[in-house]
Amino acid sequence: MPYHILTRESVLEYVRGHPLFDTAFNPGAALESEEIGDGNLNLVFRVLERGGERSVLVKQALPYLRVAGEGWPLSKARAGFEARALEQQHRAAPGRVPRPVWFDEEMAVNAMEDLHFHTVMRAPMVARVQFPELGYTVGRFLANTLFATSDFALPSAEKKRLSAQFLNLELCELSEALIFTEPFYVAPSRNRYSPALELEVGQLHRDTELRSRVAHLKYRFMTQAQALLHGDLHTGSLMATLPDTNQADARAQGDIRIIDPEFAFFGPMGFDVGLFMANLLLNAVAQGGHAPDLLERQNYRAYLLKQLLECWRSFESGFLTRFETARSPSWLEPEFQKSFLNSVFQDSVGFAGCEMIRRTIGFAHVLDLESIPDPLERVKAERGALELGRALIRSHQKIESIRALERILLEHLSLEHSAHEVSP
Ligand code: ADP
Ligand code: SR1
Ligand code: MG
Repeated sequence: MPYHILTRESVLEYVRGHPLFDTAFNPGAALESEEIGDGNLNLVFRVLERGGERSVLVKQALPYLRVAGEGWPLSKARAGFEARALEQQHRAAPGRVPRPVWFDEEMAVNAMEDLHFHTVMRAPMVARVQFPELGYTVGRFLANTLFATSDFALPSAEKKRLSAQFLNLELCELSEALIFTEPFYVAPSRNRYSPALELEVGQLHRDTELRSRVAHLKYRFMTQAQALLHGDLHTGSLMATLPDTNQADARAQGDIRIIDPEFAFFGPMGFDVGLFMANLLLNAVAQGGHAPDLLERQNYRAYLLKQLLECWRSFESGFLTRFETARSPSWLEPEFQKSFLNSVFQDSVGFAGCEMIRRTIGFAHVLDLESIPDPLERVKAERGALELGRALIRSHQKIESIRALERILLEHLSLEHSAHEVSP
């Protein structure tokens, strides 16, 4: 079927006419649809059986950026990168991503498992809902997917062939510009920020030491083809069943899924870890403007810090376990393993700093900060995000342990040494 932009009505005809219709729905089922897209890039429809249980999620790439319109063209090829990444992640971490149903290249459509019972995590996290398994689950997902697509797991030629399928040129260029360049230079840029931050932004733009550290991180982002990354692992790319739902159903037990891998490419592993860490920290600083009660605020910050530490710990231990299965004796060298994981850790800290800064003064912001009702509190939280982001970038090349990171975070979040600390 030649490409055309789907609507709530035409998506029904499209799904009914697809050769895999019968695998997804009961024969002859009457269908209905809703448009549920809330991301920056694509159209997303839920197609479900009227009165029945079965449904499918239909995600279509537009030839432009959804939030900006036709004035910001973007290739539909991103649907193919999402399809191939979803397939790899589904294989390496089954049950952690929506099950792929079909990919239609001509229509730039990914049909996948509809996570009907799940909610995107960012908004509940702004409201301080706790997901006790969050850090552990994301850490394990990353250990599984990153190891499985690295030179440690794949024969050399296979890894190179696989990485050639992920020349995600357009979206990589977008990340390079939006994360590593524009927020740190005066012009040209698509930056947006409150006029009250003019002073801090000016300081940042004059900080040549910081800019050279960011240049180092950007270069690593562009050149370190270590593994197939998710590429956009923020809390809007995580869905979960709310832990307090009353459904007596396995689906209601805080199940966490990772969605939306269209930015996938072969890059430095620390980029995925760092983006996740940064989005926890953006929430933590934003809580200053959301939780008026000090105890409640600090409790949630301690919870977020615990998730961040657990993410790193479960990534590291999962990765070390997988190292035992590595293909070459070179990768079994304990000193190599240690220094490799240390470099991933340092990258994660630096990338986290860049993400915090770009989500505060760059083009794409986060609900956590944007939804702070009091403008003065919002600017205060934004300053906190910039300060912490700078501290992470400045320290990343010398930081040696998760303990040292914890100390920086305890200080910036005004947290006491807490019971949530993860033992060494
Ligand atoms: P974009 O690429 O535009 O950011 P996303 O993949 O983030 O699109 O999807 C946009 C929204 O659609 C998500 O925030 C979520 O609400 C919903 N969504 C995406 N994938 C699924 C899914 N598999 N099941 C249920 N809802 C989904
Ligand atoms: C122009 S796209 C802006 C952002 O949305 C995506 O989710 C990525 O984070 C990208 O940087
Ligand atoms: Mg998205």
